[in-house]
Amino acid sequence: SIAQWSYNPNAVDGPQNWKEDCSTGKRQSPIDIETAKTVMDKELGTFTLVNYNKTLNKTFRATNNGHALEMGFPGRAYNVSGGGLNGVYTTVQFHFHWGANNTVGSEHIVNGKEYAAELHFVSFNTKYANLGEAVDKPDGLAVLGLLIEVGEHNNSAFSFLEVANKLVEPFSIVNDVPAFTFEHLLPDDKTKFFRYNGSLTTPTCLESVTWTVFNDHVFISQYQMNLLRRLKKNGTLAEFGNYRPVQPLNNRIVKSSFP
Ligand code: 1SD
Ligand code: ZN
Repeated sequence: SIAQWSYNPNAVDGPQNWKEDCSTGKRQSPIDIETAKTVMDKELGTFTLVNYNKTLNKTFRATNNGHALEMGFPGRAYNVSGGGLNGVYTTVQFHFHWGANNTVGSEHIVNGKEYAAELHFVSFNTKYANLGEAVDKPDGLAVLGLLIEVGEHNNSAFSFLEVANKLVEPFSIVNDVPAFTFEHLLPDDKTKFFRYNGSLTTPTCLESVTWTVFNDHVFISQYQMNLLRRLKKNGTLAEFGNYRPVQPLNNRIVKSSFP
């Protein structure tokens, strides 16, 4: 059974009381990326993102899964490799984390600075049969994380966020979102990123994620940000946001792909 959990810092089911690996783990996520302590690794090459530059003839499934807005992709159309990853990972979904206002909402923070939102592209290692097999393996998942800021210019790449109007109620689903091109959601410069070994940021916080956090940020409009904030579970998800506080680095090293 899946235990109840929330982002309410004062609740018995809040982040301080999440169980399992969330409380016992030693490679938890997210973290504060202290750039002065990162170690450059020349072996972190460029990513190969298969079909991220195409608008395929398919539809995506959008859900309010009770803790985020998630876009799911059927089949195995999108692959991620390179970038220092060992093997080929296939993308199953992306989702957003956000806050109650623009000063909070990202999960990863950089030199103590929080951003308004964060987007996670979740892919599993194709050496495993499926997401379920991969999710508890140390090299099971690769997540590409993008830090999002709210800017004046409307980023039309994110216009699919209109679907949030149909996802206000928890566990609602829209099955027929026309496919769009992922590349326009990513920063222009995909060669500059941070890399570390961590975990899922939601219970049960399994320690299976090779994390990438891009150095360059992405902008959405205030209107698009507000669409996310309307999603509800018990009250709106914006009340406490849906971002986990940063976790101890312990003895980990955060690598960077650039000087
Ligand atoms: O929060 C998501 C969770 O919804 C699920 O997608 C999981 C993968 O099974 O990933 C976490 S996260 O670590 O990407 N935030
Ligand atoms: Zn996430």
